Amino acid sequence: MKIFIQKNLNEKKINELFERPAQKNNSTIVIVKKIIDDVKKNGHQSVIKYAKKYDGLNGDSILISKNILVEQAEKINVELKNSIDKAYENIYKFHSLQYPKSISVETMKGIECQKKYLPIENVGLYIPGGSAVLFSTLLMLAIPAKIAGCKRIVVCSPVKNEINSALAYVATKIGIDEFYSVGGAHAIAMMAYGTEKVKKVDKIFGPGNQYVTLAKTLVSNDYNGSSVDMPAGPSEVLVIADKFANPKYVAADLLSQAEHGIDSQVILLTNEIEFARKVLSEINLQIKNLPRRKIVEACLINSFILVVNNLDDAIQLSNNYAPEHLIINTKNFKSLAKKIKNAGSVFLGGYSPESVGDYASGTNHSLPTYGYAKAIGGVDILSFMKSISFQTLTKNGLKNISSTVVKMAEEEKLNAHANAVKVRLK
Ligand code: HSO
Ligand code: ZN
Repeated sequence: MKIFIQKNLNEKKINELFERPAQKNNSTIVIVKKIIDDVKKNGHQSVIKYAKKYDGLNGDSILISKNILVEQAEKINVELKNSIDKAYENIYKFHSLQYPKSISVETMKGIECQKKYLPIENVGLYIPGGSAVLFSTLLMLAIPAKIAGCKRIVVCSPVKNEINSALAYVATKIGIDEFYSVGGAHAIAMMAYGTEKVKKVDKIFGPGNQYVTLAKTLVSNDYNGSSVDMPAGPSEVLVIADKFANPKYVAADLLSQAEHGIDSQVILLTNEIEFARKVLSEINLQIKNLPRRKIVEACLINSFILVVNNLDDAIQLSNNYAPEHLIINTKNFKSLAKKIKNAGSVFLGGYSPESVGDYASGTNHSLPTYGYAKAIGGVDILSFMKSISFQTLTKNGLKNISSTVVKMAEEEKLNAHANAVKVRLK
């Protein structure tokens, strides 16, 4: 991880520094399109074919029965069970307060307008398998889905051999009825289009590798496909710290995010070169004890430390970058926090590591990456709901608004619109 100095770089160089590692390549698109088309055309048998090829499925069934889930869940050790229960409670508490209020207002005499929020009926949650089974992601997605009132929650995860007991515990605790042992682009296609065996869903959530992410983009661009939560890129953290922070803590925070993947990006902005050097030597110390050291080292190649002119510049650079996670570990974090414009989730002060938000404090860890935090927020209750507006007019209400509507409709030369009002008042 290199140290750069802001005052030695021009704007172009700084922009280059903050560029995210490029995504997507053409061969991925060809493979993913082929899988999606196959599942669309051949349904269940093609899902099974790909599950055998890519997920190591034995046999012909991808449904993990309730009995198996319960049986596996029972194998969880008590400390882990208690930890999950605590996290569940906090996530539940934080998310249940987000339940939106329906509104109703009489905009004019005799005109009542309402907005009502309803759950999305069928949702699909994707939980990646791979080098680590992120059962915490199931908590982060299924809890808000339940609170929102989604009727049917489908989970897909590429389970190798037997399902991880923590994942099974979360699934049974939340009450997941449809758990499929299938991953990759074929899982996304199955949920988006449905097959003879699995009904399609209305919206798909969850992180995944480049195949899964691309499949989500493709199905969400198809009218017959499904909506998706958000475009997902590799995970990121940006830390702003000054000399009052403990370099050990800052190094640990950077490393914690770096272990997610070789394409993750971690950034430190500080106003002190001495502090930057201390963090770097701490990173070199702490990295030695990490089991995922290889991944961390690769991630650090995409990562950097920038010594900024001052902390206000740091905030401005951060707002421009719009990090998925932002940690502000400075003496004056409260006043800096007021200046944040773009970020997915923010951790303030010296005792707020990102890890607590990743697992258990209550906030959601499904967050916008790749700069999307400029326009969207992380997963919340509203992600699992949609709104419908209603209106009721009395005859007098219609009279009160008739000339307004008729005038506007005639100006747009949409006379049939005007007539729909006039015909009622004749
Ligand atoms: N930091 C990840 C979430 C996660 N961390 C899951 C650990 N487990 C993306 O926000
Ligand atoms: Zn994490």
